[in-house]
Amino acid sequence: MAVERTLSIIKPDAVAKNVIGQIYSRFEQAGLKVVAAKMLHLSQEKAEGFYAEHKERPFFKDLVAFMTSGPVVVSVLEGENAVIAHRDLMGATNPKEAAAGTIRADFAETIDENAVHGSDSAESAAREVAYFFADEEICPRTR
Ligand code: RTP
Ligand code: MG
Repeated sequence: MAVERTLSIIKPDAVAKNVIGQIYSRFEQAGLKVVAAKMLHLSQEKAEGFYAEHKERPFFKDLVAFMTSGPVVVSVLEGENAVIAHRDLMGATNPKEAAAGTIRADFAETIDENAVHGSDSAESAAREVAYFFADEEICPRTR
């Protein structure tokens, strides 16, 4: 099994609900380690760039408006099979279809405001981590 990194975003709805700690707690309980973290309010440009793959999708404008509506917490998580482990914790994109006990089932209301983002592959993770963090902002655990 490989130690991987993945990008997590706690989205504006979850920050507004004051559940940053509860979401971090789930990462920790699953053995994922936070190796980089920052809170920021995304600019229009930064949000559009992040979701560039969805530019032609009908929900793109609303997605960018939502992601810039308040602060987010962006983190790099490290652990065994981190990409899939994190996606499993998140649950399905639509909270109404998310398995019981997942972050989206417990903290999200709608597909548009679904509490968290997680990279969907190792390739996406590498790109997304680099989109938010310089190498020196990532702090691998040495103990
Ligand atoms: P994310 O990228 O945020 O982790 O979510 P995801 O992989 O589960 O979903 P993705 O297909 O990448 O879509 C990105 C975000 O766009 C919004 N969305 N809305 N109205 C819709 O049909 C729709 N589909 C997607 C969601 O907020 C989704 O997280
Ligand atoms: Mg996605």
